Amino acid sequence: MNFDQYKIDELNHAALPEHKRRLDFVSTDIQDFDAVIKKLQAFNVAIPSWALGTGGTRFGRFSGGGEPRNLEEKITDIGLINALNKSSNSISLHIPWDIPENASAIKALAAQLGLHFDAVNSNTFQDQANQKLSYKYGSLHHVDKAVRRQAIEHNIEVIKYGVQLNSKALSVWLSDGSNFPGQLNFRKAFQNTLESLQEIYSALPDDWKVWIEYKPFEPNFYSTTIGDWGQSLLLANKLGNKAATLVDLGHHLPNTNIEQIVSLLLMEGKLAGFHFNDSKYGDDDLTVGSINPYQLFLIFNELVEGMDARDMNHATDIGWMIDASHNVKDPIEDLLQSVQAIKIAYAQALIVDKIALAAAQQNNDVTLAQEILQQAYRTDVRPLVAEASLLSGGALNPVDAFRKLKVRDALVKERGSKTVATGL
Ligand SMILES: [Mn+2]
Repeated sequence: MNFDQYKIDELNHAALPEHKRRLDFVSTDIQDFDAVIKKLQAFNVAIPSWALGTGGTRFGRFSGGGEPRNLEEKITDIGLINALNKSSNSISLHIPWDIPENASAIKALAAQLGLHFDAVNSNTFQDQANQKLSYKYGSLHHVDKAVRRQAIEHNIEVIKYGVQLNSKALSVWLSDGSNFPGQLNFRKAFQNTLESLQEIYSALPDDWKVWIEYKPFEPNFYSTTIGDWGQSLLLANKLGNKAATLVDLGHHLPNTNIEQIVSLLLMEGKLAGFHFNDSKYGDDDLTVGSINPYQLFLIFNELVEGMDARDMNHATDIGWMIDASHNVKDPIEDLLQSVQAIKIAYAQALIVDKIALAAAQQNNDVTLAQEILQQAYRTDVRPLVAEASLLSGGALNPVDAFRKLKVRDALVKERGSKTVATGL
């Protein structure tokens, strides 16, 4: 389905007086107002191809209606999201869940909707129907060279799909690990992983990167071979300039100081990108900003400070992507909420008084440093985010517009109420 721009404009028009009142209130306190709005307009977050359908747990899955039945419909859904928020102009593909059988047609459809392709993701955490050897005991770290070879070939195949679509990065998450003490020789597992990644690395085109994701536990519950940022960074450093560490917010033990990790990875030029989600207990994959928005703000504060210190482009020099599972909400509404939460945290980080904060740190003025951070965090920046969306042609309130334009009803009518998205 498609909807006409004038429908969004009509909704915006009706909400404009209220929006202007709120924007005037907040903007008087903001230095560099125009620069902040421009940065918000430039900021985009990639949508993964697996996030458009209702997710589930190992206990069950309760699918909604009108879910995308194939890659084309997933791209269409991302086009709808981007039309509403003007901040989701790319798609991250998962192979083999979403193989682009006809790359040029897929590319044309995306281009028509103003979308491009972000990182491609490989999958060696499950066995596919036609697969020769099993990943039951791991893939790139496997004790059997033939299994490692098969996993290496898969990753190289994923790069080939990505090249056809103009992707520029391969994102690797391994579930490799062990469930019980004694199962694995840690050192050998790590070395096998390194050697496998070296072969994948050598297949990367010149302008490509490989992003190495880490995770402390699950599906393995005793050890994970790339279990934390230290192990990922060790691999990235050994591999070379094209390799860097990817931070998934849910892939940390509770209370880990993620903002400190981000700061140091940026300092080393080794922060590849982000998988956004939120969590209360483990890798919960909840809506971004739904549990701990203050942590998200503190992370963005480090991101902005660290990227500015290296003169990086906020919008393009790091890979921004959502990696969440929408089990009880409409996936499109959940994604719209997630992108809004990310932009709110980003806007809050942009308005931190950085000169005053640096001075407070230099003077060991702990109280003032906290006041400065929380002054930004407690500012209602939603009118800034809305203004950026409005200026780019999006909706002032994307979730509200999605509902008022009855987008889901139209998708159910078109696709049916019993559809199940691929890859879930
Ligand atoms: Mn992830």
